[in-house]
Amino acid sequence: MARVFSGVKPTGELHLGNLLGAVRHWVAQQDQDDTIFCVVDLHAMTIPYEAPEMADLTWKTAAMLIAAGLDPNRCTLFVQSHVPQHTELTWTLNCVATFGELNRMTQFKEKSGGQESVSVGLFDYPVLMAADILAYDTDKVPVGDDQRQHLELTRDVAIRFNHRFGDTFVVPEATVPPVGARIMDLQDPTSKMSKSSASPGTVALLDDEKVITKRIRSAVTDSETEVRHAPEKPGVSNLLEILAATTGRGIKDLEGEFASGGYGPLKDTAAEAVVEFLRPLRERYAELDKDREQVTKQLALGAQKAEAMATKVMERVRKATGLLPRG
Ligand code: AQP
Repeated sequence: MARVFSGVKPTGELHLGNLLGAVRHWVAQQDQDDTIFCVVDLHAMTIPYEAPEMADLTWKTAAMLIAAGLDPNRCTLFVQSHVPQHTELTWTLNCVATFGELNRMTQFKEKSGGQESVSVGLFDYPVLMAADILAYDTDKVPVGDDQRQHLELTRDVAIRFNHRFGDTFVVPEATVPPVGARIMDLQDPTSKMSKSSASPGTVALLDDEKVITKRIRSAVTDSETEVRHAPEKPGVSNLLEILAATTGRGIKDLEGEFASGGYGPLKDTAAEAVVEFLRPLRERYAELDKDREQVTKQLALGAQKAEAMATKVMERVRKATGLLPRG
């Protein structure tokens, strides 16, 4: 069984893009691989955030993952800051990664552009991500295009470390998520749906059913009427992707069904499909919300399991780098 690591930032409420592009595949993967899923709150600290909301958002994100089907008995689910080895290993890797390679990260350039003050944490984000992955002897990391460069850096740092200090880390491979992985903003279908954008084109998983329906019915399309999946029709393609993912039907099949009649019927059907698709998840979430302690306990157990794995890796790292054992 391959060990797989993935994370989600508690930067806002999970949305349809997170679910269809990532979480539903994680749910399927937990029976095929040895899976580790982490709510990466330390990563969420690298951008401006409201401290009083962080703990609640972290709990909610974890509860949503469980409501979506992650089973803490079949995978390891925990909160990043509960396992101190992530930050400990980050320091060691900071001493291996170079300023030049971090400076080349396009996500850093995008996120820091135009900011008056940029934290060291934002700059160091890829090294923390490398530590997340390397602390668990991870074999595979499912990554979208935007994280591919960070995974390359993780591999480079692991190879460099192994070369300098002897074989210590498993060098992970990137795996490509299945097609239809990218769900776009309904109001701006050229940008991906995002937690932190606060756009009316986002469908949060806990949004009211009426809000979801309204948002999908008001999705931006184009001035034509032809229902076709094509790069020049991002709005229509996005709706087809959403409908395909929530019903399990093929894009070609859907193009055939909605060929005539304009975009109205496609939007109505997509809205209904999303509401139905989310209903069981929302019901499970409501149950978990009644007994928050239960999720908190599951996260504590997850952190224990994760820490046991990460401790072994850190022991190897400490030995390889020549640190004096505590005795
Ligand atoms: N629009 C999307 N379509 C498909 N997959 C998506 N993911 C995110 N947005 C989409 C996938 O969800 C997983 C968790 O994402 P993340 O929280 O680590 O960060 P992100 O990719 O930066 O997601 P957001 O929602 O856009 O957050 P913010 O606004 O904070 O940046 C990842 O596997 C991601 O690919």
